[in-house]
Amino acid sequence: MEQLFEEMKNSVLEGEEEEAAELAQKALDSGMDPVAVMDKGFLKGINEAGKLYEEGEFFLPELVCAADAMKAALEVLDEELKKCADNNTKTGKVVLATVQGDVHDIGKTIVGAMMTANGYEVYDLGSDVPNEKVLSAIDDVKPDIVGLSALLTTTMEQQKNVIEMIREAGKREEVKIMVGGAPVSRQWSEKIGADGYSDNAIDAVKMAGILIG
Ligand code: B12
Repeated sequence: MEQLFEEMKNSVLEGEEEEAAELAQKALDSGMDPVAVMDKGFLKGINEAGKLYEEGEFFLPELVCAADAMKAALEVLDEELKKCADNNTKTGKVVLATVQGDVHDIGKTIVGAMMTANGYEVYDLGSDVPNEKVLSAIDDVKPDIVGLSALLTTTMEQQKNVIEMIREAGKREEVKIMVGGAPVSRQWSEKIGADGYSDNAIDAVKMAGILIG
């Protein structure tokens, strides 16, 4: 088991997309829990890649390859998590987006997968989503929750801007807003008037449950 987790981590570090997808499939075929596979395997790889980038050992191309391998694995696991969801009753609608100017979508996609697995109807708007598009999704989808992800200190500001835009449009009472992403903290979420924050996907689901309880 440990060996397989190590192989998963390495497939991401080495940017081996096909291998990452194969390992994810292999793990599922042998009955492993997709959440554990993500947590103990692939996530370790992307975190390590981030560390190597910070230390100057990895450059952007390597980081891009690592992210692509991570996403290949995530796609396989997501399918499985969606199947789990079929057995659940729907608990609420969630609109997710990585904010304008920010292309980091791995964390947001994991949050979406976990929400789906827990019975939420997830509308993922993608990454680098214009603020106006989040606002119009509130009219189109009528979500219970809007989740905004930001991975850059510069784009965190957009979380604040989106919340302001929603407030100015008179729709703030219609939705609960959750924010997340590596640089985001509880203090920041409170400062910008979000309803909830979490630094991981599992707690994000719990927080969502509390918010729409
Ligand atoms: C992978 C990665 C990339 C990939 C992204 C690929 C993709 N499709 O996502 C690529 C290579 C494209 C990339 C590009 C860049 N990156 Co980059 N990247 C990373 C890296 C290594 C990992 C991010 C990640 O996926 N982590 C794994 C996920 C699972 O974790 P997470 O996102 O934090 O999500 C979890 C929680 O935060 C939470 N969560 C996330 N979202 C949400 C939302 C809600 C609502 C909730 C409740 C919870 C929640 O749950 C998630 C699951 O547990 C980080 C390093 C790091 N330590 O974060 C740098 C990092 C974020 N990048 C960085 C930088 C600088 C860049 C670039 C500007 C580089 C450049 N010079 O071009 C560009 C930015 C382009 C842009 N405009 O967005 C910096 C940011 C520094 C800063 N302080 O702002 C970091 C911190 C690296 C560093 N130390 O320098 N990057």
